[in-house]
Parts: sequence; C-alpha cells; structure tokens
Amino acid sequence: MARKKIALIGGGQIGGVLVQLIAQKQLGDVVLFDIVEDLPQGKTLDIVEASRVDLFDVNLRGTNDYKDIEGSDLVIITAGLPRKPGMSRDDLLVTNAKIMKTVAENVKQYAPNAIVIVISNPLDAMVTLFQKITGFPTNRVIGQAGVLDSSRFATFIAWELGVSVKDVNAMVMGGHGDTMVPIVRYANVNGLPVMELLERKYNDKNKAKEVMDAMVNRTKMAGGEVIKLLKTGSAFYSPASSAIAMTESILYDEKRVLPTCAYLNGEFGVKGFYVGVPAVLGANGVERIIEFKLDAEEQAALDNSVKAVKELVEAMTRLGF
Ligand code: TXD
Repeated sequence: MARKKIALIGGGQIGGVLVQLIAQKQLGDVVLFDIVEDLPQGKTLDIVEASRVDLFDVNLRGTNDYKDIEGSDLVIITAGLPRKPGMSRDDLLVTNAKIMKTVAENVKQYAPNAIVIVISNPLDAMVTLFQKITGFPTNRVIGQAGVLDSSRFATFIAWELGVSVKDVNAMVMGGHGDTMVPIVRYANVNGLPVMELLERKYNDKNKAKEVMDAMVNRTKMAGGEVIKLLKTGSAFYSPASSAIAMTESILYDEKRVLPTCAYLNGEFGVKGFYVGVPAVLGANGVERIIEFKLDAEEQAALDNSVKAVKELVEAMTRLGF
C-alpha cells in the first residue's frame, strides 16, 4: 500500500513537532511548507538525519513552493502568528486571516481532495474561513482544539486525585477561547464520577466544588499559562500531539470519539457554525457528531461560547474575509 502524503503548512514550532511525530510513528511521507526560505528544508533535514536512530522510513521534504503539496491526502495547517504574553487568541484575527486566505487558496488548488486539520488561531474563525474559501465539504475540514483542552483538563484532574491520567476521561466542548466549556458532570476516572471522588477526598461538597472550579478555570486559561512561562511563543508540543491523535483516527479509520472543531447543522441547537463537539473521526473525516443531553447550565455555557465564535466570525466577515 502506498504511503499517505501529509502536507504541513507552517514550519514553526508546532509544524516541527508534527514532522517529528509523523516520522517516528511512520504515518506517511511529509511535505513541510513555510514561506521562510530554508526553514522547512532545515527542519526536515535535521529530523530525517535522526531516521537511523529513530528507525523510520518515510520521506520528509521541506519546501517554499506550494506545488510540492500536490495530491496530499491530509493537510495540517499551523501557519500564522502565535500569541505573545497578554494577548488573546482573538487579537490574532486580522493577521492570521490574511495568512489563512493564501493557504486556503493554495490547498484548494493543489490538494483538493485532502482532509484538512486547522490548528492556527483564533481556531474556530480560521477553520470557518478555510472552509468558506475552499468550499470543501465540511466533513473534510476540521479544527484541533478540544483534544488539547480536554487533555489539559484530564491532566489537572489526575494530579488532583493522584491517579494515572490514562484513566481520566474529561471533555471540553465549545470554542477554543476563554468561553470553552469543560463538561464536569461526565468527567470520570475509569467510569467513576470525578465529583464524587472529590467529595470523598475532602468530605465536603463545597470544597469539592471549589477545587473543581479551580481546575475548570485553569483549563480555560491553560494556553495563557504556558505562554507566560515560555515568553516567546505558545504551547507547541501538546497541540502537535493532539493533532496527531486526530490524524491517526482519520488515517487508520479508527472512529475515535474526539472533541473536534466541527461544522454544526443543528446539533446542540447550533446551525451554520464551527464549534468544538464530540465527533467520530474516520477515513471520511468527521463521520458523525455525537449529540448528548446537556443540562441547562452546560447548554447556557455552550450557547455563550457559540456567541463568542459567532461574533468573531462576523467581525471577520465585516473585515472582508
Ligand atoms: O490548540 C490549538 N489550536 C493551538 C493553536 C494551540 C497553540 C497554538 N496555536 C496556534 O497555532 C498559534 O496561535 C498559531 O496561530 C499557530 C502556530 O503556532 P506555532 O507555535 O507553530 O507558531 P510559529 O512557531 O510562529 O509558526 C508559525 C509558522 C512560522 O514558521 C511562519 O513562518 C509561518 O507559520 N507562516 C506561514 N506559513 C505559510 N504561509 C504563510 N503565509 C505564513 N505566514 C507565516
């Protein structure tokens, strides 16, 4: 079977880790595109020179020419600026929309059949813009945010309860911004409700709620917490790993249920917008959106998050994108 061709648009921090993970896992041949001359060539050369040590046999190629992404099966987009300390994701709108426009036009021309995962911020708006410009079917255009936000939430829960993070299931829905919605009610440790475990730990319902609220807030602010520490850029290992989980589910047709920035057509009461929801990811991209009943508080939080996404998309449209 021929190896898959994976194009990575953006050869910065996340792009570099994506190349390394794809190579180490032998998911396919990689073309790394960036506008900065020699940067993608240098990164791919550096990584391929570890192939004898890491024992991988895929082709890695860096380029500044979009033609080289021709016929890609999967495209992952990280092109765009990251946040600096104190910035919100929305502050990146104008700069990154301009970049996304060129990226979308070129992907449309050279890889019209690809499944596309967008990572660039502000995520929900960038996915929306990419889909609008390419006109690709919505099942083939998705965004990565929820896998990472959920992994952050799960990490904090594991630390708090002193259990393996492998046993923690916790999902974050909504837009990839401060309004994101960690779903507390279904957070569990191998099926056991996290809230009950917290109440037993503290023997105090109020304290348990306080601890959970703090974890929810830390999750919402987790991107900013990393930026504040790194000072020169934003998180890049964890976003890359998260996109790889989505990539594997698609390339191996695993049908994993992953929180995905997906186009909604009435699900959860949302029509015509991209927002984070649980979705089955397989060979056709988003194969199904998994709906479940939200309680009044969760639905209100999701509506609020969708409102923020809508406002940003409308602002983008007003700016001519
Ligand atoms: O979970 C998530 N979705 C995210 C998203 C988590 C963290 C960071 N997230 C966002 O991803 C971040 O806010 C940025 O918008 C993107 C990429 O983050 P990264 O840390 O990789 O940024 P870098 O290192 O600055 O890399 C961006 C690259 C850089 O090499 C530029 O030269 C390139 O993008 N770039 C372009 N590539 C192609 N085409 C154009 N026009 C272009 N402009 C810049």
